[in-house]
Amino acid sequence: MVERKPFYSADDIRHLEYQHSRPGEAPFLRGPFTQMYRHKPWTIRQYTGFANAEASNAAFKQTLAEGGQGLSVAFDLATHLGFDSDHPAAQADVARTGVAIDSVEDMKRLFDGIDLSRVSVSMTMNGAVLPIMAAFIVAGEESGVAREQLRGTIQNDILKEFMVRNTYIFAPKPSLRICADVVDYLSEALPNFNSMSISGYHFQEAGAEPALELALTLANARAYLDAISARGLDLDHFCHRLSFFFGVGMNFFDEIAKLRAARLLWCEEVERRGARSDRAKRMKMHCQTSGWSLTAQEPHNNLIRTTIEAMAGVFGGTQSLHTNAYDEALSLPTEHSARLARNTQLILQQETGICDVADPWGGSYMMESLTQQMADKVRDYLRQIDALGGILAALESGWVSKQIHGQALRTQSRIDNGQHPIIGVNRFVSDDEARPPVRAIDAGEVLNQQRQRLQRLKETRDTRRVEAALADLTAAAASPTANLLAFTIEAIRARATLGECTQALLKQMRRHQADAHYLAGLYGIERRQDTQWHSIRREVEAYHQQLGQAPRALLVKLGLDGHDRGVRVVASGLKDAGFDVDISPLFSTPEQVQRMLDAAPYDALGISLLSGAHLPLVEQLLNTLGQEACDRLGVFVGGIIPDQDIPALTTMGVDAVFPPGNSMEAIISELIAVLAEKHSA
Ligand code: 2CP
Repeated sequence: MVERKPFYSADDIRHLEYQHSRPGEAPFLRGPFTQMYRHKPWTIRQYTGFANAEASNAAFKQTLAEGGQGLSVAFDLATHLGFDSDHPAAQADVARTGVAIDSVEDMKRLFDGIDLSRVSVSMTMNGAVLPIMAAFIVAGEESGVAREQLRGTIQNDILKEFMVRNTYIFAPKPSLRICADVVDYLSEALPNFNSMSISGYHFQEAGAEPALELALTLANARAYLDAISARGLDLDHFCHRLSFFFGVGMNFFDEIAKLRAARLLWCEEVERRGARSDRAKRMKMHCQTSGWSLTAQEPHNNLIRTTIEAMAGVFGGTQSLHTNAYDEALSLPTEHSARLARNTQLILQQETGICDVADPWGGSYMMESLTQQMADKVRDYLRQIDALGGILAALESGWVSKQIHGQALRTQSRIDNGQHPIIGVNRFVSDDEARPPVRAIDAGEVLNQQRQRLQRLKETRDTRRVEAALADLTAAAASPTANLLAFTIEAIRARATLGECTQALLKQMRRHQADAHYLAGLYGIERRQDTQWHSIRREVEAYHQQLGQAPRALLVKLGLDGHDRGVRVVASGLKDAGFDVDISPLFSTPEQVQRMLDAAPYDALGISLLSGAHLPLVEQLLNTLGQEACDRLGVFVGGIIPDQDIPALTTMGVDAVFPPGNSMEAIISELIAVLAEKHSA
């Protein structure tokens, strides 16, 4: 948190260089446009997508009919990682956290009846950006919308995937080339399409405080500017189509200050590089309320949290906003919760008068001072990154991961010791709590449907044309000057699938696999004064004495789920409590887990899943391990697990389930009880 004074006065802002600047004027700290929301309110853009193209299309149409002003597509994990729905590695994850898209035919179904020349479409895609962007362009063409008319945004921000979000396919260097190819191509052919959404959101979700979130976002943006400018592209030609994306959490004042500081620092950066036009210098951004701040306990409290966060986004001057649904810590939003989330924005826009004044916090002694402090803190981080040799070097050295994970651990320790209040979780806990209904997806049905569609596509297309286009794409990947998006468009137009395009590229660029790490020591240090923590450590120590060695836990990530904040925090907590802990690589298969379990005498197996695929993936794993392993190991599952799935997991052989909101001592205490029981049996 940026440091606060008890009160602020004119003395705090007298020295500030930009205190007399106006909205719509460089350095744009006060907003990118003069009139801001008086001229056009921010775009209500709810991130949506589930099951198949038809179901998502219906949800899009409903969104637009009920006041949504733009679309934002959520793809499933198989699509993100470049797998067709019939790929063996993808089976459990198809259609769970977003819509399954295998070909241009799916993309056409997704936007059927929606005028792509009028509605702007954002697509959160990074790893498989080439086939998805290509499918969107070809779907537009085939529905009669010329490329120049297409409006929207592609996320196309691969660097943060290696740092936090983990939906990468290729290694950082070839991935950067793909990003630059996309920007290069779109800046010529789709002048109304934002070619990047450089994202801080996922840093915040992974644990970064606002200043670190902004610093990492700007550091990544600098790397993209370097890569794109190295091709000789003029900043004034492409920069206005690089957009940004930030998370907005509960730290109300800091979040507003962060968004104001972001515009200041971006303007300084592009000016320093020689940009001349205001268009290039003014940062435009999308914001999303924090998913991490949502609690599974008393979920209706999340409506209040989201409203406060949305207000911070708006006071910060965002151009587009997603408000989370209150039930997202439990499952995918229901129709009702999605409607409430959207209405939160409509009420802010239409009932409050918030849109009447540009930058209403401008001139506040406190806010101007905090904005400056935030900018200084970010500059300091950027200097540290420069000293490490730039963001790619900082990534490779482990610095980025250490910063984010360190802040996540500090936050968790403060939640667990009560210093960081969360109502309904560590204060004023209710024991009489009704859980709302959650949305269930029939992923098996979608899987079958997608398989049949893929088969039909392959039976009816011109195979020779597809093979030739894919061979050209492979050849292009070997040639540094070819534009890979141009070649992917030809393959997609010929009816190559997303998975086939990815395979064609993988012939030249191997699939990237990162190691999993956690920090030891930091969580325990933060809790060293805390009697509850000492008592749980004594419990582990007693069990250690009984076993004759430290209890040993293997924590695993299965399927295609790359969210690893939770598993890393639990690993650190267990380690500092006295366990020996290993984490599996992301995307482990049951066979890999079995090999890890065979290699060392583990007592506990923890499975972390946030993708909704817990039932099939846990079942597959436990079937592979067999009854003897389940009897011997304490098996626990953590993540987004709806209450109604817990009995099925227990029947499979899971000993304990930890949905979001459990304290570290609750997890450890239950785990020790399970292990002690198994040991004595
Ligand atoms: C807007 N315009 C204005 C004004 N407001 N002109 C004058 N005065 C104003 N007050 C103009 C703009 O310049 C633009 O024209 C046009 O109106 C549209 O406005 P915009 O501000 O560009 O809004 P937008 O079309 O909604 O675009 C907003 C963003 C865009 C931020 C630039 O990149 C975007 O929509 N991003 C959303 C990203 C997203 O949905 N991400 C989802 C993440 P011109 O275009 O001619 O300039 S999901 C995350 C999950 C969690 C995940 O990643 O896993």
